[in-house]
Amino acid sequence: MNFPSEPFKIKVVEPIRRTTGHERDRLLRDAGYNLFQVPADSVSIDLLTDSGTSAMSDRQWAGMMLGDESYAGSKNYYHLEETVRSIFGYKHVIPTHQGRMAENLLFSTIIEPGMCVPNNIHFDTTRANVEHQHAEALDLVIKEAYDPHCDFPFKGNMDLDRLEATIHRVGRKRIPLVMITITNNSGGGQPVSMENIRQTRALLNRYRIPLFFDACRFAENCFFIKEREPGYANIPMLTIARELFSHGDGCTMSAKKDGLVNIGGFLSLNDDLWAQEITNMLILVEGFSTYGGLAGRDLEAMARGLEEVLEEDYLRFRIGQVRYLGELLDQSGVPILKPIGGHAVYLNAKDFLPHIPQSEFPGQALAVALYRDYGIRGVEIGTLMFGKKDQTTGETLHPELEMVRLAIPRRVYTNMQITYVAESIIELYRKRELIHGLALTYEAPILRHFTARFIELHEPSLLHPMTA
Ligand code: P61
Repeated sequence: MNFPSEPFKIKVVEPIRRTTGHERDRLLRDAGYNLFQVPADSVSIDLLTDSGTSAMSDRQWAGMMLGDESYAGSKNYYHLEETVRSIFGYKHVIPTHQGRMAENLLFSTIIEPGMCVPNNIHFDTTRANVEHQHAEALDLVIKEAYDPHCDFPFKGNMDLDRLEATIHRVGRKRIPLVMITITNNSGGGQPVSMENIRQTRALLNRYRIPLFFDACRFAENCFFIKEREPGYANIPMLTIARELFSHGDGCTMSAKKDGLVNIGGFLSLNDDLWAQEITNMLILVEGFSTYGGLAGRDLEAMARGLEEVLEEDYLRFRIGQVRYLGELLDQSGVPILKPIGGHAVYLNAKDFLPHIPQSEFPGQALAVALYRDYGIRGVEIGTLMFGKKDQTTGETLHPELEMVRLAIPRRVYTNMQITYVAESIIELYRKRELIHGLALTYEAPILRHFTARFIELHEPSLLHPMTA
């Protein structure tokens, strides 16, 4: 057997509504070919994101009934604080309603205009929050990350030479901290090695620059370390996580990923002064420091989720299910980003649709075709999400990678449903030349992918309507 079966039984089910190809075609036109604008009950298999879409365990649901909804000092906060400290090891635990609020509080507190924050690759909310403070968000991942065919095992690694050159160029005082995103979502859900983290720390120590983690998918990153890095095969997951975080000074966390909850996040750090300022701001914009915009029951579910996510059986299934999908596609010649990531399979849209130039959004065109023909929703991570206008020429600068991410929600879909996804994509690949490009008709000034609207450049061809 090449993948582990589900290490859980299903106790509650949510029906999936069937749609026809014609219905989806109409929905797409109404949505301006933007899949964020399509109602979720018209999607058969929703791989838009692994964020906030996990199925909670019976133990988490039981914890919800133990929610202590006191305004101050809820016992669920103390449970969360103890759990976060035991895994991450930082002194202060500041709950937020999701990851970007942790980023916003951190960056609005520590960044001054003109500063620079290096990261392996900033996720879009991190980048937007850094730039919102009029600072530079710099991506310094190793060059292998930009080659979708290279199967280096730790493609999320920081390029230490470029990091040191940046410190010399910008000056230590203009770098309030360095971030490492684990796993590196925008680069294909790729892990960062313990060795690279250790070396980054050693380099930053020389310049007295703090190191923070964007820790959304820390458990998946730790599982890859166990699988791939010499010396870790027999080390328990919790020990690996503790070692990893011991090299940092703090982290931001969207618990909607490896917290196994539908809403929640936190910021955890050692610095007393930063923590104090952040807490004051938290009270202004989120809520008191023992709930941070969440209900007591949400804090309890998050504490329990963080305990469960490091279970090895769970992680073996989780990483195995994503790998199973990737391998089915790869064996049939469908171009995917290698190696297969932790939370998602990334279709390489440049190779999938070589006849569509990047200026016609091949990633978005592929995501649209996958939904129209099979009811499967992925998300474009390419020109739409990361394309930028050159400030002087007004020309669009295209990102190196043009992908459609198929993010797998945690504990939600069975291996049979994943097989259906693979078969659909293989069929779509065989008729790929029927897919046409798109043109933008509306874009917002920031995070444009959520609300952008398109028209199809040729009359849409309904390729393979799924019957009702
Ligand atoms: C995702 F299209 N990720 O991958 P929040 N850091 C990292 C993330 O992956 C991340 C956040 C911070 C999402 C949700 C998402 O434009 C989009 O709890 C590495 O979502 O605030 C979120 O955490 C932010 C999808 C977010 C998007 C923004 O699907």
